[in-house]
Amino acid sequence: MKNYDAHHIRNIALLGHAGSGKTTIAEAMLFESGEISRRGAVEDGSTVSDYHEIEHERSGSVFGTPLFAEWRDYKINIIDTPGYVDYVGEVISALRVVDTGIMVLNAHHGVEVGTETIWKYTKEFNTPIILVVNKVDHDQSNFWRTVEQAKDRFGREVTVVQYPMNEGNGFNTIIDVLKMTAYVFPPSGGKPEKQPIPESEQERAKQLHNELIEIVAENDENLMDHYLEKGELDEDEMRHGLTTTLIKRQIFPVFCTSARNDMGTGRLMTFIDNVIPAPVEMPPIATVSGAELSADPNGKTCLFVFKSISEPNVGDMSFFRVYSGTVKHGMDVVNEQTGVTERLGQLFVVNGKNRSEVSELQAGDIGAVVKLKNTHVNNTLHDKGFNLVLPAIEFPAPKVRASVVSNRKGDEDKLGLALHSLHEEDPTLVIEHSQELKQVILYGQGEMHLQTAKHRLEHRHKLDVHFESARVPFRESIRKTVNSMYRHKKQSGGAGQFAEVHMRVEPFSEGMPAPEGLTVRGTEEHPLPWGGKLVFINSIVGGVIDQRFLPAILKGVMERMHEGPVTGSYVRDIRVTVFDGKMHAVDSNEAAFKTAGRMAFRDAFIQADPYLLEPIYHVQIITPEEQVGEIMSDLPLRRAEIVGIDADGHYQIVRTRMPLAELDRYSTVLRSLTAGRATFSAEFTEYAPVPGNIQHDLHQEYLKHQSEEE
Ligand SMILES: Nc1nc2c(ncn2[C@@H]2O[C@H](COP(=O)(O)OP(=O)(O)O)[C@@H](O)[C@H]2O)c(=O)[nH]1
Ligand SMILES: [Mg+2]
Repeated sequence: MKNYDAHHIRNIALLGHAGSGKTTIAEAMLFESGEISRRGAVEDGSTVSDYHEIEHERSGSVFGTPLFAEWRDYKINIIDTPGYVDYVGEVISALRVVDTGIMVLNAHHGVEVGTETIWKYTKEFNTPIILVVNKVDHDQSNFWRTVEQAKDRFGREVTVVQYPMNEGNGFNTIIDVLKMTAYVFPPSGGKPEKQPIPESEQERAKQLHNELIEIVAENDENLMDHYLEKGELDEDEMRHGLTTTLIKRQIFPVFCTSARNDMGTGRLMTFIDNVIPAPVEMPPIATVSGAELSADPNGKTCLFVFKSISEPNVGDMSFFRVYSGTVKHGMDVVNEQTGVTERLGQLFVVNGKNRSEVSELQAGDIGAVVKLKNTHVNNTLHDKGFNLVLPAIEFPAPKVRASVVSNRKGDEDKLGLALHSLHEEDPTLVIEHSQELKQVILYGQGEMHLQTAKHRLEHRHKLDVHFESARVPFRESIRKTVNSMYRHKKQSGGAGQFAEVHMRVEPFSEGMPAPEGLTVRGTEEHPLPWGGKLVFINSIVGGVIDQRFLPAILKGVMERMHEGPVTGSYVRDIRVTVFDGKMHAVDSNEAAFKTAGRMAFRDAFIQADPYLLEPIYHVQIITPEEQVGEIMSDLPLRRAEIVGIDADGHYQIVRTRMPLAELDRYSTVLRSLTAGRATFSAEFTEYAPVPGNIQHDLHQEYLKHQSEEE
């Protein structure tokens, strides 16, 4: 393969709602450019992009797939992304490394949920966008309605460059108002015949042509004069203005395709070559320390790892974009985050599972290397002595959880490794080995995301697993102050055990007064790893208990703080004051005091009006206006408290506080309430008391388990 420099590289991501035709467009691009000799179809699992087993089963993309096409003198790097919100991590990592997004719209369905959700991310990344209305051959295709919806949602920057002359069955002609040409395709698609625009379309085409020039001329003063002089402009004359306008997101040019019939992608690729920004034309990337790095092939080498895969017939690979310098086979680079020097092995350019070796990759390019041992997604690699870090991809916080359980005993270690590998490949899958809940918890973006992970565990890692609901990390505390006494006494043969402890157990709050009527001789504050505090006060007078037994009493209390008497959850925000007791010269020892401390604490706790706390999340739901009613009337069923509602264009943002126990099911609930049109995000805020009836049930359940275990 040729070496491409930063002027001849284009980096794009195919974006859009599931089913709009991204993968089919990618396939047509690869076919048109001669990368493949036969065009596969999503339905038969024969496309280059959807090569994973799970994508064949589902007939749709699950992973972002790096591809490339050589078109004329340019190399177009393409990342084909999945459309469901559950896989948004793939979209985000793609947006981080490409220069332009190709937002694919379905001519039949118009602007969809996925379109809008992904649009928000392109705004955050400030990505230049081309809109492609695909499926214009569909018998219910409605190109102009789709364009109207796009204008309505994304603004007047949406500007038609192409439209289908005869959409629906029998579609074969695209009118291009930039080239002012009609492209007429043979029935099998491929290379069109260029014809003059038919008389009947002249007026409309002219008008659209003028609209296009006007929007571009706003960014290019000379252009308007030039146009007025000459009476027309071609793509080359408009190129500079178009590119600048695209970069500023002041134009979202609209193209149309029938990808399944291989119509329109050739012209789209020519526009990509001609007009969309080359890596050198994009603003330089800012490093974490605020320095700027531009795509200079002779600069110091710097690359950023945005993806890693591990597939049996593909291998373990890390994908990267070169941000500066030239990457060569055998080169030593420093991983800024791990501090390790890595030697780069063979370099590849990749089309799905097909890879070809290359000797070097220049600034601006995207490629892969056999997975480096100590390098992960989000790491920056660079020449020695060139210390810099590129900003990490910020992945969204998880929204759903499940506990993963192996069905085969002895597979636990294997499961641990497999889960780790899932996270390496997809950082939006988060794993927690929870000591507290005694579960392995898998977190993800939605139900489908977790199911995909399960499929990967079963098929890729050959494990046999099932999901259980993840437990809720409750906390326990008390409302009242109680004094208690416990005498631990045992006489068995020779030496016995004796300890007596009197303590006061109180709810702790910052700044509370000293225990009433007791002399404080020493105070220890123990911040608890699970939140809150234990304050332990020594108020022993007259040496009734030896000082050396106090740590043993504290230990006993702490044991019970680990396993609260209500549900076995962690206890928080307690003050314990030991104020009296008895010891025995021979029979008293630390073990005896530990037991007495534990029991005295338990007895007091149970009488101190104990209560249960549960984690509360701040949940933000983004929904189309029409569905806000259903969402609002469902929320009380989830014990959710509505905090506020704001409007955002055609959307409403509903802000609520929802208990974690309810949140676990919410992704499914919301999908079925709104046919997938609403999305939500969730963030932990605080612990709040659980309603009495629920606490009662949980307590009964806990007691049942306790007696079963005994
Ligand atoms: N009629 C028609 N169907 C298409 C076209 N492009 C894709 N499809 C079909 O639409 C479905 C979804 O396509 P796919 O490429 O998987 O969409 P993606 O989810 O956006 O990647 C598949 O059944 C395709 O065969 C098109 O231009 N016209
Ligand atoms: Mg796809």
